[in-house]
Amino acid sequence: MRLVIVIPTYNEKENIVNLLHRINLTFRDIRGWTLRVLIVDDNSPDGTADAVRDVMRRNRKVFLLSRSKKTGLGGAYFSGMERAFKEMGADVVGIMDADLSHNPAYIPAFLGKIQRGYEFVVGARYVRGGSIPSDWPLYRKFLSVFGNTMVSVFLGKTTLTDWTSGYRFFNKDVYVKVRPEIIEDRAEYRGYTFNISFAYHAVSEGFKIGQVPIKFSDRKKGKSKLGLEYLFHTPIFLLKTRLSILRKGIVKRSRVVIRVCSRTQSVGPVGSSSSARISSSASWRTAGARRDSSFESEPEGSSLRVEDLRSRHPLRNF
Ligand SMILES: Nc1nc2c(ncn2[C@@H]2O[C@H](COP(=O)(O)OP(=O)(O)OP(=O)(O)O)[C@@H](O)[C@H]2O)c(=O)[nH]1
Ligand SMILES: [Mg+2]
Repeated sequence: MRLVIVIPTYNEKENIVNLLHRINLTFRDIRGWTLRVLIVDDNSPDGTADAVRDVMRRNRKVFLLSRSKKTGLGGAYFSGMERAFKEMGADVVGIMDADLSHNPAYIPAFLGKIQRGYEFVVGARYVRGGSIPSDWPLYRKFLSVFGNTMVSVFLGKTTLTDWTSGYRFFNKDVYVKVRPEIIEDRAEYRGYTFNISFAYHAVSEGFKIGQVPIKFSDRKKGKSKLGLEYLFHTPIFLLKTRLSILRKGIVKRSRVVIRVCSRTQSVGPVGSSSSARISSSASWRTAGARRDSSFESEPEGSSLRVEDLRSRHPLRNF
């Protein structure tokens, strides 16, 4: 099985080399998987890309997707996933932070779950065995715990306890199915809300979901990029999604009513209601077909630019 680990970076020069080294060490003991690591850097002014290029000279498993400017974490994830699944032949993609908050020692646990049939596996802090840093300021703890609880309440799903975790592994089926939905969530997919949106759609589509307990440690070097952006986008996403869930519920209930009516009446409105039913299910089918085929095309409004994917290690040799 081919695994591509996608790591978004912005000003992570002090962390990335260490992380790549630790991933390498972890992989020495893993059998049955081939590994590639794809760093998605948004032209970090601190020279992160150069540090990665340096590692690439020694380590052929490492690749760099260099984007011209910082357009948000969601955009970086999305570009990396596109490249990993469409061009690097990934069966499974893992994503993790570059700042060593996500310990590579958990990678075997993720892969073990995937091998046992789980399709989307999240590194979770809010399960037995998982934790957040005890020295986080109170507001940070509150935001994280409260935020994750609100996601479960608003979306009406308790499958996951950690919706915002950026340490997760999933297979290609999940990506193909979820991709059109995350594109449709537009503004939100650019920032930290991306992870919530992605997880919500994976859960809603009925994929087999697993969690690996992780102890999340605070970054020791470099600065956090966690801004206020997600405080704005996440509530909008939750409200919009809640409304759409309610709307779908109403449509479903009125279909049931129409079906019951058409069974009890033999003439007149029966014909019109059933034809309404047929045309609405036909339009669902059309929408589904559109969604599936869109995997081959670039998302609307996307400006993915691969600036540096080294020719010395062509991806076709993967
Ligand atoms: N390419 C890219 N990477 C980003 C961007 N924003 C954040 N990152 C990376 O995404 C990962 C998570 O960002 P962090 O700043 O650590 O945010 P966080 O982990 O949610 O918050 P902290 O716990 O405070 O560190 C890190 O590897 C960052 O370098 C961005 O706009 N573009
Ligand atoms: Mg971090």
